[in-house]
Amino acid sequence: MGLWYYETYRGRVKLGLKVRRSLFTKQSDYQLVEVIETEAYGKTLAIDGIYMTSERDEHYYHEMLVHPALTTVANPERVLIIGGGDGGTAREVLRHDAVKKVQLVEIDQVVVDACRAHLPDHFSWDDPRFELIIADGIQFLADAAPDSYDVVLLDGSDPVGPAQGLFNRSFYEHVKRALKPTGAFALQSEGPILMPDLFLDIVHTVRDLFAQAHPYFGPVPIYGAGIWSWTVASETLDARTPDPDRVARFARACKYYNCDIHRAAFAVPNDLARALVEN
Ligand code: SPD
Repeated sequence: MGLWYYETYRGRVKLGLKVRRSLFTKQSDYQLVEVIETEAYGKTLAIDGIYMTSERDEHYYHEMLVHPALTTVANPERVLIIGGGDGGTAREVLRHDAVKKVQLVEIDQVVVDACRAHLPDHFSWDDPRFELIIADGIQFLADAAPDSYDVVLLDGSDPVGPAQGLFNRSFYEHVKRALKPTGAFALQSEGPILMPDLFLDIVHTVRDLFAQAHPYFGPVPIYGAGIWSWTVASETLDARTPDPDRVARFARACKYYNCDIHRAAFAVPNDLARALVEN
C-alpha cells in the first residue's frame, strides 16, 4: 500500500494522498508545518494536517482568489495579503502591471521558509514591489491607516488554530477601514457543500458590512470539497461583470482564469442561493 497522508474533515471525510517522501516537518510556535511529495499533486504543503497548496493544483486557488478582485478595481496599486505564506497569491498579484506595492503579512516564518525551500515555483520572493512582513495579520490590520489599500486579500487556512480570528466580523471591520471605498476585498470562503455552515457564515458576515459581497465558485481538487468558494466584497464595485477586454489582455498568462471563467464562477447554484436567503 505504501505511505499515505490523510486530511480528515471534522471526523467525517478523509482525503488521502499517496506519499513519495516527506520533505519538511516542523512544529512552529503556531502550527505543524509539513511539505510532502505526493504522487498525484507533486509537492504539497499541509498545515496542522490540512492541505494548503500543491504544485499541480495551486493555480485554481490562487488565480481565483486574486484575479476577480484585481480585474475589478480600476487601478490596483496597493495590495495587502493576509496569510499566503507560500507566495502563490503574491505571484498572481504581481502579474498585474498596475500593482506598485504588495505587502504580505504572514504570522509564521516557518511556513515561508518551508515554501521557499520546497515550493520554489510558487513565488520567486525577490520582486522589488513585494514586501514580506512576519507579523500577526489581525494586529497589522487593526493598526493600518484608513483607506490605505486598493485590494485586501485574505489567504488564510480553515478557521481553526491561528486562522480562527481571520473569520469574524471584527477582522472584516478592520479590512473595511483599511480599504479604499473604491477598493475590493477577496477571501477564501470554504467549500459550500462540505462546510455549508462556514460558507454561509462567512458570506453573511461580509455582506453585513459591505454594500456588495458576492460568493463565487471553482475547483480546488486538493481541498476535496467538491467545489470551493471565494467571496469578493466592495463598497462600490460589483465584481460579477468584468471588462472583457481588460481580462482578455491579462488572462493570457493564466492557466485557469479567463473572462468566461470569471463570469461563470459567480453563478450561484439554486440550493446555495436559497440557503443564502434563508439562513
Ligand atoms: N481547506 C484549506 C483552505 C486553505 C486556504 N488557503 C490556502 C493557502 C494557499 N496559498
